[in-house]
Amino acid sequence: MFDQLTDTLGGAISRLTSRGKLTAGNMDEGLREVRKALLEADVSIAVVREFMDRVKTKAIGQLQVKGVDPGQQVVKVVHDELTALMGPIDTRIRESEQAGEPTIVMLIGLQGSGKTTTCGKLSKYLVEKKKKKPLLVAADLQRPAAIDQLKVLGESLGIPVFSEKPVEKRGLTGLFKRGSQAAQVCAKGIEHAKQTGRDVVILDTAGRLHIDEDLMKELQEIRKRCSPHNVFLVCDAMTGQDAVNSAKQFNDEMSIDGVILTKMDGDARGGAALSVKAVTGKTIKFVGTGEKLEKLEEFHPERMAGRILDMGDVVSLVEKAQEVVDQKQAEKSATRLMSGRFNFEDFLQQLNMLKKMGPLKGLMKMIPGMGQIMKHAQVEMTGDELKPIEAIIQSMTRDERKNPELLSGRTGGSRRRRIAKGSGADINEVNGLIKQFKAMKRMITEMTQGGGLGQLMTAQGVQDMVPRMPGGRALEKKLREAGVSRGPRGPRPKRNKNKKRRRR
Ligand SMILES: Nc1nc2c(ncn2[C@@H]2O[C@H](COP(=O)(O)OP(=O)(O)OP(=O)(O)O)[C@@H](O)[C@H]2O)c(=O)[nH]1
Ligand SMILES: [Mg+2]
Repeated sequence: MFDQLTDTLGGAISRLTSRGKLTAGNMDEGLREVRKALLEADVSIAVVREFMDRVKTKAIGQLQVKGVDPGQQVVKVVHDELTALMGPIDTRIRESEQAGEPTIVMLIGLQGSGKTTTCGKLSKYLVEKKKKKPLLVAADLQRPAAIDQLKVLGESLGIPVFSEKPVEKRGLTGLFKRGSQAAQVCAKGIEHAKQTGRDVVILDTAGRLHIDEDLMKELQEIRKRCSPHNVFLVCDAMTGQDAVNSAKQFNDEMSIDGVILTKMDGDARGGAALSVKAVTGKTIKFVGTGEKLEKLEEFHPERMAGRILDMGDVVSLVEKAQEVVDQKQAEKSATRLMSGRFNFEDFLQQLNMLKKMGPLKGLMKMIPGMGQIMKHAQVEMTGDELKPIEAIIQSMTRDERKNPELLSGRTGGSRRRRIAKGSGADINEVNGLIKQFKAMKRMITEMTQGGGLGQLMTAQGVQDMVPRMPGGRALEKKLREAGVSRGPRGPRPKRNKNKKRRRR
């Protein structure tokens, strides 16, 4: 998603910020590159023009403000304007206000845009996130297989599907009949929902290759008959500006309530996501990011802007972490952490949490600045690299895990040898891990005592942390070779010690 745009925009902006002194002149040049990046991403010219006007006015305003880094300010201006361009955030689904009347959601869109799949995804979302009881209605009578497709989806989700056999196409009136039959099926479906206590009805309508009169007539008839509370346009993001143009037409004819952009996973350019709100005036409600039924996300303009600029998606990261972290356990180890009593059991638990969060690469990409770093360094982290570490920790006795100091010094030697044997690791690996564990513990203590835990979440914070992570030395070397990392800031703990010695 947005890979190409992130690259070009990221390049333009980092050149802009690395220029040292920012003047009106060289800013102009930099902003021209930003403009080019947006056009290459297939954002419509009119949208780009307006966007750049706003960015320029604001950025020039920032030049006057003393005491702030102008380059950073430009990044912030671009970020905020991207957010405004795609926003505001609006994931609301308008609900029926009449008791006993179900909420009706009508999905419309071109053929193959992902309407049926999105019906399934949306119903799953409503069940799981909103505790609703949806009913799916097969209102696509164009394609013979459409009804079965929805039925299969419903079955896999355990959500009921209402359908009727399409009438035979007879002569010229066939098309018209089918159109009104679609409206009739929807009306019957809604009645069925009332009788069976379903509180949301999702209508899966037919699509056409192009917008045509028949399609619009059919959709308008359904709308008139069923008065849906929400008409959402399902749009294929991969078709870029075409998607946006058809969205405009659909909106002119049907006055939609919001857009669901599908196939964002395949859209490296991102033009549709950037233009559709500006062109139609309607907000993006959800995005589809894969074929699987759980691949539907609420659309958060600010997070999306963050992803585009590769400033990381800290909010998503935190949310994701919250989902997998056992809250009580986490609190317990956090308290221990603060008091400096962090041991190998906590460490193991953290590793397990990391693993649950999925492949490290995906996770790291969400940390600010890390996306670029990972790409440059071509580091593939799959979670397998944690296995040897885990094996070593698991070969420790409970006592050793709880009291890491048992493993230190000369007395710990035989213990370390036993652990190496048990885990199949080299003694040096065991020693290395214990050393890293201590360094990490020291760093965490420094950070928490300095009140700077938030620093972990900054790009520099991450860079500082890299060499102290398990396996981090090798990673850091790669990063330096790639010219991405300037290495950790400030003196390392080791050097600190030397200084003290020298003074004495
Ligand atoms: N990669 C990806 N594929 C998607 C997404 N949403 C839908 N698809 C795929 O797009 C294709 C068409 O999806 P459908 O849901 O059948 O589209 P439709 O709009 O109902 O199509 P018609 O009923 O023919 O108008 C299917 O192969 C889906 O698996 C998405 O978010 N990402
Ligand atoms: Mg369909």
